[in-house]
Amino acid sequence: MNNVDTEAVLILAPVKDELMEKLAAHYRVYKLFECEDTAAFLAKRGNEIKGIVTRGDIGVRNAVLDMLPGLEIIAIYGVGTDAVDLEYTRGRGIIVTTTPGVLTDDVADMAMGLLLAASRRLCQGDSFVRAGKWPHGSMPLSSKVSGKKLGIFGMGRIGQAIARRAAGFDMQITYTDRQRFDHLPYDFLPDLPSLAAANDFLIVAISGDQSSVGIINRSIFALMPAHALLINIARGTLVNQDDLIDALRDKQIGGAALDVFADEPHVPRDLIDLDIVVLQPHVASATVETRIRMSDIVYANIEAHFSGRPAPTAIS
Ligand code: 8YV
Repeated sequence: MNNVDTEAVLILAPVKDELMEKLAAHYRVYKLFECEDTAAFLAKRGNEIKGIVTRGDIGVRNAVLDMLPGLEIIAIYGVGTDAVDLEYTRGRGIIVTTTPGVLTDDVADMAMGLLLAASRRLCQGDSFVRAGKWPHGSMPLSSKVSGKKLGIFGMGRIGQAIARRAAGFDMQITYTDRQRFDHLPYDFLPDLPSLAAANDFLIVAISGDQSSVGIINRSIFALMPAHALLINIARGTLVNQDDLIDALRDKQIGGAALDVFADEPHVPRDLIDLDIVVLQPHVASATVETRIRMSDIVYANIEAHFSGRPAPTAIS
């Protein structure tokens, strides 16, 4: 059903089916990702659109926003706002909402899962058994996790949730961020280079923005111990992917575990070919439970706004 008398909401990229169905039951929903000619669609329907639903990883380009003069609200299915130009949206008075809090645990779980998988070589062990190699020999030894030094780059909600989990592994935790958090029981280091140099594992947990593109690059890899592992559950753009491939190939660092990439969903062959890398298709928040909660928040924001109430999780 598509309600003709209601506000028009444009969905930019697939989100949970139930969310799209619920939106379609109450609003006039268009799915840009199903349009063959998006420019033609925007030229024809752009004037009608009052709301956008998009994903954190996709955001929305200003060129699209320019085609939507009546847009009032952008509801992001996720927490990342790096793919939305907030200065632009503020300038036009467009409300932007996210789904804070509900995906923190999943993303922190994934960070620990990646850390364990990379260090204890879980994917290699799985392939070893499946390939029938076990009766003919043993796996090479892996590297211990418990008690090791973990550096967390970005001590927001997700960074703190990772630290709580890592504390359960008796890890020695240090972090850096724009500021020191005095209430946290972890050691603050003044900057990323000191954090990179001091740790066995470096987890990237900052939110991405234009100023941090490529912040983890060859100069950082040069400081990391040769056995150290990089884990990224934040944004692919934070890491200079070519420098990472060089650092892995040259054994400047010990390995990497990545849920996010520079140009998703494309992962360079050079990374795929490296045995010391664990790869995931940006699924840190992709559990049934969390995606239901994210869907509920997106819907609540759209519903509140179009009913004349403040969007509950508006960030601007
Ligand atoms: C999601 C994310 O994968 O929250 C974010 O910013 O990148 C992820 O949690 C994405 O938004 C939904 O597909």
